[in-house]
Amino acid sequence: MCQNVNWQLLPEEREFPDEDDDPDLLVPAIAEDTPQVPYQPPKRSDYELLQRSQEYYELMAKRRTVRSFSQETIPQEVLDNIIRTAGTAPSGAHTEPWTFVVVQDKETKEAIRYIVEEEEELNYTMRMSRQWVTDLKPFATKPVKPYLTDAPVLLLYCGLVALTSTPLNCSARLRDLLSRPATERLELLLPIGRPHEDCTVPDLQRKALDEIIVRA
Ligand code: IYR
Repeated sequence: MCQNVNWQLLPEEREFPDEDDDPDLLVPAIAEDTPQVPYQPPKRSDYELLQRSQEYYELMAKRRTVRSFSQETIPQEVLDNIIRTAGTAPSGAHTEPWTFVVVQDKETKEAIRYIVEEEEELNYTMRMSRQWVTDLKPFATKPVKPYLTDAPVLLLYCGLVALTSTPLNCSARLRDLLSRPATERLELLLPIGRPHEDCTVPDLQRKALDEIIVRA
């Protein structure tokens, strides 16, 4: 996901000149006279809420990050629905400040992998703290990332399996490669596809509710 961040920052944090100079040229992201319409989502009983929330939790609890992808393609409509769903996320003043860059061709995936692996080599050897490198040991991750060329889709921002990969220090180089404007910043690089049939994941346990909740 690339995010257009400039105008939401404090003036001193902005990378680009302030566009607020001429207030007459400023228009809100959505029309000022946008009408109100009734919002009537289905009314659900407590019982139904409980059932649905339990089912949703069970589905989410099965979700795993994988680093071994099948090269099998996924239907284009599935990808479109994933991105449509991501596009329903709320955004400040409904500015929808995102662009989902979809990469499916072999050469571009290879070019992305090249940049990411080069930067990750530096990250692992020089930029990452020793504590972080130690935390990563059970996952056996390394700078080499075959999933960046194996996965049928790279979405630079899910349903199927995905890997939320956050390669440090790659934003500017990937932005140039993908011809994205300097006002965008790479937030997430998501390889998307089916898990490889021999894929394994660490046998992780999640924290219990009373370990992640504080009642204030
Ligand atoms: N970006 C590095 C390090 C990394 C590994 C894991 I496991 C994370 O959950 C987050 C970052 C890499 O992908 O190898």
